[in-house]
Amino acid sequence: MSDCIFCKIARGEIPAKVVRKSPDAVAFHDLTPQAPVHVLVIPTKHFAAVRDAAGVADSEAALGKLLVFAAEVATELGLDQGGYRIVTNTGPDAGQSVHHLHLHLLGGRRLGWPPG
Ligand code: DGP
Repeated sequence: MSDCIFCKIARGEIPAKVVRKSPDAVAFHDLTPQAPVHVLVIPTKHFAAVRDAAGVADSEAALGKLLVFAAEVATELGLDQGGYRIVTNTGPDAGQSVHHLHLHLLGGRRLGWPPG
């Protein structure tokens, strides 16, 4: 989408601290980190949120690849031993503010549960 900020990051049109990139996904550091490691993992194909992937051709494969990609990034960032959390906010109750599906990869400190 032309006016989507994460599409622009995926296309390299606006700067981001990119950790890893593939033809299908990009991982980059969050602008307002909530943990010592806070990386966003996005598909290059635009989905507004995970709910919008339902019923879309090949979305199961795309989301599966995205999760594996995020796990590879976690390994690359040294999070395997301490552990980490992957979460995706969907809609207003979850506080979604950017409407391009993204996984938050959080780690580097003990994370509270349940989340606020
Ligand atoms: P959410 O609230 O789940 O929609 O998370 C959106 C996240 O995106 C939030 O943690 C801040 C981050 N963010 C918003 N705009 C930018 C940006 O331009 N660059 C980067 N790196 N992160 C952004």
